[in-house]
Amino acid sequence: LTEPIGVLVMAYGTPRSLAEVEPYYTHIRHGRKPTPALLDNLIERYRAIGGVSPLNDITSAQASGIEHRLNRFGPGTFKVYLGMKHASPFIADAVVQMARDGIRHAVSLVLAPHYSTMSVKTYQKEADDKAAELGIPSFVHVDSWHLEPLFIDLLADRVKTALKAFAPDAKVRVLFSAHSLPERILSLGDPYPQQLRETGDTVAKQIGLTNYSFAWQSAGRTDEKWLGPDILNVLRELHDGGEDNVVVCPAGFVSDHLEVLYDVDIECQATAQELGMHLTRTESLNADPRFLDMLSAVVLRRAEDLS
Ligand code: FEC
Repeated sequence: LTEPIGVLVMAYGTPRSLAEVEPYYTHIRHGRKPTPALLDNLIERYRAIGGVSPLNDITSAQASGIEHRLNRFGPGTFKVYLGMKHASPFIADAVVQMARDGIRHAVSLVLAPHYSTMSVKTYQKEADDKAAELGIPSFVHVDSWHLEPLFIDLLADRVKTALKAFAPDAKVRVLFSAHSLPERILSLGDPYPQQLRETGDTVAKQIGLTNYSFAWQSAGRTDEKWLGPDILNVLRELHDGGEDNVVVCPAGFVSDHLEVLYDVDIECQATAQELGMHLTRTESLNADPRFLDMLSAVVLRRAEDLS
């Protein structure tokens, strides 16, 4: 192609101030305002991680790092746009900008490794729906990148580093975690749980890890049944079984944000401390240059499918 290729980088989004928490939460809840108790609870969690989540800054750094790398192949060959699921600039805003800029062909990438009909697919649908309304661009989507060799290397390195916090002969359980989803995804044949397992199994194989398992975290505060086992229950079960050393590898997330900084670093840590367990977690990928190299390579490969 002789014209610039658009790259729509999509991420979850976060409120930019405590005042934005209510509209953000209402958006996540599909337009239903949270009750005052739910809202207070969420505001308290943001306060506990310092008031706002670092997610916006990290997502922006990831997007600009990807653009920088892609344009090594020729300045202006790629133009990166950032669209968020639940905060501005929203996915639809980014697609409007792409159409205004005359972008006709684009690749979409979600900053989450595992595909689910309830996560990645909903991002893609929003982009496709807006593009259909506007006539351009036409997208090819990156569905998942959970087995990319460099992603596996990065997680493997991080797990090895985290294990160094324990004595060399200590028995340590590595827990690979991801965001829980409503259990009904199972009856839809959703690949999400299987993909998390594949990521963890491949990392474990690469570094000869045998004492590992999987857990779900951050389940929504709704009445439906969510995928389990929940990570807090897994910690209790490990403790009951005599295992008190744990490394959490939140493999479903790529950045430091509420679900890592609060749900793992504060909530899991509190449970571990209450039980007298020793828990650490792997460092998030954030804007690690090797991670951005990997994502750029994935986009580039997918761009070859544009005709
Ligand atoms: O740092 C931040 O401010 C943003 C952190 C954040 C990330 C994130 C990632 C995922 N979510 C996924 C699914 C759901 C489903 C519901 C849901 C609810 C919330 C709430 C907050 C929140 N999520 Fe999230 N999620 C983040 C934040 N999430 C806050 C609302 C309060 C709460 O329950 O804690 C339930 C919606 C409903 O009620 O209908 C479902 C999935 C991911 C990982 C993939 C991705 O990044 O897209 C899946 C980051």
